[in-house]
Amino acid sequence: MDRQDMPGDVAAARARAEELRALIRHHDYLYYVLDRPEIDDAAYDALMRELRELEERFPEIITPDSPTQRVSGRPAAPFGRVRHAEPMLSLDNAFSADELRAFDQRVRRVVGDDVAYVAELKIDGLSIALTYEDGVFVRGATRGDGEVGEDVTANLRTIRSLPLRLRDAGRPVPRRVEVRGEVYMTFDAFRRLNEEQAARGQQPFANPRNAAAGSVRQLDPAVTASRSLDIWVYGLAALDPGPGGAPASQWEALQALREWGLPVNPHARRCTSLDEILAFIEEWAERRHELPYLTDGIVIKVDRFDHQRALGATARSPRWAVAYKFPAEKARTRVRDIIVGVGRTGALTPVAVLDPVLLAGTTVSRASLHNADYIREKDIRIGDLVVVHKAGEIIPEVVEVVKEARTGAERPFRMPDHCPSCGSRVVRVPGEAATRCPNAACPAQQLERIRHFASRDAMDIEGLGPAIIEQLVSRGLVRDVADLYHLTAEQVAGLERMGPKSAANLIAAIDASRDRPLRRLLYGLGIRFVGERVAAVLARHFGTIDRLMTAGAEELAAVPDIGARIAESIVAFFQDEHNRRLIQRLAAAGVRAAAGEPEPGSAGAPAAEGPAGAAPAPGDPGGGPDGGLAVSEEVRARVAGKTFVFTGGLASMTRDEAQALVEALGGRATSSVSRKTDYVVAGEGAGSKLARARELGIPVLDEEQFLRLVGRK
Ligand code: 3B9
Repeated sequence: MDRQDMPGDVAAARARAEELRALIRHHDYLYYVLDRPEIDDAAYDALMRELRELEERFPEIITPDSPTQRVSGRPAAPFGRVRHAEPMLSLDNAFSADELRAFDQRVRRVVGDDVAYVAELKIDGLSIALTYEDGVFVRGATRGDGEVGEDVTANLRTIRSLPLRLRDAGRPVPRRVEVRGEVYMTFDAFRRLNEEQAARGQQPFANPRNAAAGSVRQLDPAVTASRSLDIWVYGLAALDPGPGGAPASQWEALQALREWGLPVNPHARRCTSLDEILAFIEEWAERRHELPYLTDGIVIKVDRFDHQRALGATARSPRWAVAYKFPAEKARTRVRDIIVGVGRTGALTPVAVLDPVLLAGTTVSRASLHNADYIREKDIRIGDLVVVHKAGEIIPEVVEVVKEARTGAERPFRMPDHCPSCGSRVVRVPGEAATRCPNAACPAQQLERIRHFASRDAMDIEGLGPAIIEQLVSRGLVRDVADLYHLTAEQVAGLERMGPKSAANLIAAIDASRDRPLRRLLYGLGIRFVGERVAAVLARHFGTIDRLMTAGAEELAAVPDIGARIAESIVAFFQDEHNRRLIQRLAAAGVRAAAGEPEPGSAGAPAAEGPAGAAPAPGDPGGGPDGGLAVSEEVRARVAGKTFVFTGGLASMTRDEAQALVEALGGRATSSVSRKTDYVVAGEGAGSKLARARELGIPVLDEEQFLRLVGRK
């Protein structure tokens, strides 16, 4: 792109962009929240287009909260149809080394023995096609029937790792290119989403693939945006290369895609023999468990494109590629009993108690049966022999009943009419899968609420596990989370399996939680629809719980990423007299979260894990823009906008100081390594983050290099 723009243009563009963003937000609010649009789609699209064009011309003015970063336009319901430039083929499967050998022989018969392959991980997600024109992402589509898919452009735009514009550095970007890839969800994101689903009384997703597919096919892109999706691209389907020329092989194509800034999985390998392929498969059959996302096999592709063309394709699948599927891990065991648990929202969850069985690396003795409908559909009875697997390789689940093994002694299960914990009559809201205990004072709900409050991602009270909470609740020492802060060491020491030492530790851990940042407190309160991400947004926006409590639904819904449903839930929570009193009692007990939380990086950036409650107080280094230090423009340019992760200890400053230094220079410091991380700074005793950086190919700096980068050496 030739840029002749003058510096003054940037300022004008930034100002206009801010204006447009405010307008768009206003009209989003009228449309989504009030359901009372004041402009028609064309006028709205024009605003969006102007903003997008401005941001395209001046990428430096893009802000993370710009509506262009999240959604493009209003929900398109139902999705439009898109014809793929080349059919999206599926892959033939191979389940054994013999089947791979047969594939290799077929290939060699056609192209000769001078053949090379590329072996790639097969990500278990949703296949998609992305089209870029002159470097700009213009269309994203699902696979559909292979010929015609659904237009999910708006939803795919919300995926942060998907570049909206290809990098034009080095290899020239093509005039037009259709890229294939897989949208997926990490285990972490999947777990968080299911927790939020549960909190909303909605069905959890069975596995990350379903979660990814469901999220991409959301009619409201804002919902997709909340779902932490990711993408790996693995192929080029159609290309109008322009002056840059076209890659001649899959291996070259992967390099090109990477150079264009597309996320290409780092674990592909070029292999020149079947033995090498088999070794790769063997390696990843083990190592795949180290990955934060789900893989279900290895894809083997003939490397050279002329070879691919010579081999051709059947109606369904290319003859130049094959998927080796990892064997699905399943086991048989017996359902000893079906018990019913009560969650913190009162949802009754039937759980199968199983004869312990080894499955995909762990011993499984329980499997959630989700709800009454699930049990009825699968006809699961107490005493049944069942097949279990791990949904998404994590959640043990009953796949099917081995009906042939029935003796007649099996007993059908009936959902209880009364709460197994408090005896209240349960309710089932029509249209909802869950059966609920309506009693907010139900001990099981109390226990679960306290457990959630104390959990690692919430207030992180170490040592406050279910066994302890249960005793505290059943002895009447604690009824809600505020009571925790009035416990004495003597009371705690009187519990089973508690000595004076562990009692003192627990009291200290509870005390330490008084300083947790607001977002953790908000998440810990268990407000419906308020998961970790929403809690962080609220904390950042409102700063104190008092401000949040006085916000009305309209004000809440005007906050980016907060929809009407979340807003209403928050208002309802704080209107409840019990909850208001709970907040007052927490404050009176010295839970200081409202004092604010560390605000790493620029506005709009996701909250990074700071040391609990500590303000990112710089020792001296540049509290103000330059902090009295002459920081050269060169240094600032190197650091601004870059994301750093620190691991291990530095000799010359504390981690807080290092983070503050980076932030003073316009960079960001976050706690976990992802593809968005620009540098990992590894000090003494660096651990898993360093390994992760290496895995992702992120530059690792030692202390010396870091100090040089920030102009301190
Ligand atoms: C026509 C990985 C997956 C995968 C292909 C995959 C699923 C499908 C495929 C995609 N993981 N790779 N690859 N890692 N889950 C191989 C089926 N490719 C195509 O659909 C395709 C279709 C093409 C090219 C690619 O047209 C051609 C153009 C030039 C030469 C030959 C064919």
